[in-house]
Amino acid sequence: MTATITAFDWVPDFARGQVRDLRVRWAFEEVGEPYDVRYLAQGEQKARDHRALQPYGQVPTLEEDGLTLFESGAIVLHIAETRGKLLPADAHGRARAVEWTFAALNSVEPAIADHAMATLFEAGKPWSQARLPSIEDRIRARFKETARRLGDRDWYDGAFSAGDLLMISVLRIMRGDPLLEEHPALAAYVARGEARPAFGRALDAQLTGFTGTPPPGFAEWEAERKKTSGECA
Ligand SMILES: N[C@@H](CCC(=O)N[C@@H](CS)C(=O)NCC(=O)O)C(=O)O
Repeated sequence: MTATITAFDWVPDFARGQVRDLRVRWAFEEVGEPYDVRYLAQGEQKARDHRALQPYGQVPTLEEDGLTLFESGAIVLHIAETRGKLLPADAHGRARAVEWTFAALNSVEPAIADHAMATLFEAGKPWSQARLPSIEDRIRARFKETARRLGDRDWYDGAFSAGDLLMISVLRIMRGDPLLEEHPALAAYVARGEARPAFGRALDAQLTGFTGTPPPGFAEWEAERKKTSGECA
């Protein structure tokens, strides 16, 4: 039975190519399996029926063979484990690949999520500018440590794994930002991940899925955001 994931039918331009269903689409493409997508309009993620699948009212979710899962990391690991791909066969290698999935989602992503909050979602709030320097310091430190451990390897631990898929997904949120670009090895690692045909197919699929329309009030929110973040309206 083909698995079904959830994704949005519309997000603002800055989020296109970054919505977390991309990680799940990428995993399916890497293991060479098709999947179905149930698209949600903005707002539908908070409806009771979706919250039954995802308690926080977010995407993505996965449904297959009577199993419902949320959290992109858990879904990617489930796909890897059940398909016998994206994870090494030996127990130690698997444990280390899983370790990198946690490093990506638990050690690196939080500061990046704070950065997105301060520069995009809450760019207009009075506290965001004040918070930014300490958020950037935390990202700087994490990127330095992450780059140091990668060294001159292509992937973190041998072959490309679920750990790399998630670490690259997290790092590429900062794509083009000097904080990432000042680590050429990390920027090259992201580029290597993005050059994988499976990633390209996943990204195309996400982008072509945005066929919906913005929710009421979006134009006003966007104008305010651009004004306070200094972007041209
Ligand atoms: N930790 C969750 C985060 C999911 C998440 O942040 N989803 C965002 C899209 S990238 C979302 O659905 N946001 C809409 C909302 O929170 O209302 C995961 O990795 O699956």
